[in-house]
Amino acid sequence: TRRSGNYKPTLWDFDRIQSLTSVYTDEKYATRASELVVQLKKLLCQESNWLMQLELIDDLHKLGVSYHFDNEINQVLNRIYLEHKYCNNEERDLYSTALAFRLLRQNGFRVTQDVFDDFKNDEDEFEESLGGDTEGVLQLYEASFLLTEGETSLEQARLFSENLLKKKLDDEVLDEFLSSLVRHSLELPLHWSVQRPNARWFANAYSKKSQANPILLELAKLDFNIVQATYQQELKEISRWWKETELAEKLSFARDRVVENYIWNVGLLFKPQYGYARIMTTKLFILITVIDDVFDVYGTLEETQLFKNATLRWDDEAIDQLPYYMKICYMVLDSFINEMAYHVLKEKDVLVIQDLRKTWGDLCSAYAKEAEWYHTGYKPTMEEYINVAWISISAHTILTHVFYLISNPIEKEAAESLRNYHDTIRYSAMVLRLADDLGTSPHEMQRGDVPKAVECYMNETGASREEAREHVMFMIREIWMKTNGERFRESPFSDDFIRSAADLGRQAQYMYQHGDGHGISNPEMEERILGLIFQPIV
Ligand code: F3P
Ligand code: MN
Ligand code: MN
Ligand code: MN
Ligand code: MN
Repeated sequence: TRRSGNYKPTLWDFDRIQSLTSVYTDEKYATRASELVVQLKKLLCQESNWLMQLELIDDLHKLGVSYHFDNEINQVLNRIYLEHKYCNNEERDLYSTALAFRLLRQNGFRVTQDVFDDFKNDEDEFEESLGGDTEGVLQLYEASFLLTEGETSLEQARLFSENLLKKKLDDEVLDEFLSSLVRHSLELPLHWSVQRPNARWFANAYSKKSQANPILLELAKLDFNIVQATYQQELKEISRWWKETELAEKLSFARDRVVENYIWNVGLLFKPQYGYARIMTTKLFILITVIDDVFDVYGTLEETQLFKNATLRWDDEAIDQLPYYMKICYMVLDSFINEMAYHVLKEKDVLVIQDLRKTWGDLCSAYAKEAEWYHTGYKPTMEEYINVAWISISAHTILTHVFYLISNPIEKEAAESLRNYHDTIRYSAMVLRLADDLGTSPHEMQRGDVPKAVECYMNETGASREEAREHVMFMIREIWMKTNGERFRESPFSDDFIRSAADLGRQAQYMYQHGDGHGISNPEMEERILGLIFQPIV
């Protein structure tokens, strides 16, 4: 007997998506936005107070518009770094030190954790008196997430600031504005947050700030609305493709999640100019979601092994053996990777079809292993599970497509590192896997699936579900430390690709922040989607 995912139909059907329109496609809005960008560039570069510059940079990031200012931001940070302003000034305070520390590290400048030593007492603990400075403690909390392995001072900083901030919320001593900022950070710190999907929340918060800059606020809203209009066009195109495949009817057991899959890619590739890449990777995510359900929900053990063989061989004989619904699915996948490979060949003169097939073969082999475990009732150890699950989460497949879509020219060394599952991909995969397990395993266990990270840890150690979840969260923090460390090592990859890899993990933390925001729509995700795609900011 076959399982059922009991997935609900989509909340956003074809007609609803096709009816999207926006006035912000009009040229006059783009003209106004460029004027505002020019004014803000002047402001940023001519500002004489370095702390004001940092605050502006921080706001540009939060509001999702920093991509207009990449060069200027880099110049300003470079000067602040070289002049050591953040650690040589007279009246150093926690707020400015922590803000400078985070922004510099996020942008690849090496700043030592020792800048925080001044805020510690003789016992090497953070001074209790800092508790009076909530903004400073909040910045310290945000900065602490930039830690690399072995940086115990920053680990200490996180625990210290987290406790203090939680206590302030409990004691209700903060005003409404500050407590909403604190709550937001405690739920998901900035360094773990994707830019564009969070921009609307910050635009709303920024509009309530007492010293808000009206030019910045205008740009934030306008840019959001202009980019949203682009997103709507892309989504319409994807939804037409999805309808033409007829996969939703022919594989009715599978998740029909066009919009949710698109949202992932807004986080992953948020710059407006990545439109084609976003369309292609969204199709990819849709196919991954459907084929994952073939293995996890509908397929029999025998069928799943046949599908695996087909993706290892890519020949007619293997396809012939598939049941009808799998033939359908295989053919859509095959056309998709051929379209993608043809695009790359045409634009970049490199034939990548073997690489695309290989990553799909690896992915389906991992899916098949999990199917075998499920059908035979085998309980893997945590180590056995992770060895398969960091592949079965599809990060390598996703990042392979992303790499060929956004790299130009395609560097041989980088392509080779990608094929060999470079650490940058491994860490991205692990954050995605563990965040997914935290968000989806309750429903997966109910329906029947292999034990996921939480359950493997429980089986192996006898821990309670709560303890196991804590442990998985600890594992996520450990991987972030390694990702942060990678930032300071030589890498074969471009900055944009490295950022996308990290953003894949961040986007998972966003999608699963309130449970399963991908497969099982929750009210939080519904609201996020409305705000991101359907409604302009007024
Ligand atoms: C494969 C899936 C996801 C994992 C995330 C990957 C995306 C969005 C392409 C959505 F579709 O969910 P699921 O929880 O079933 O993955 P799993 O590996 O646990 O079966
Ligand atoms: Mn799966
Ligand atoms: Mn699944
Ligand atoms: Mn899952
Ligand atoms: Mn919440």
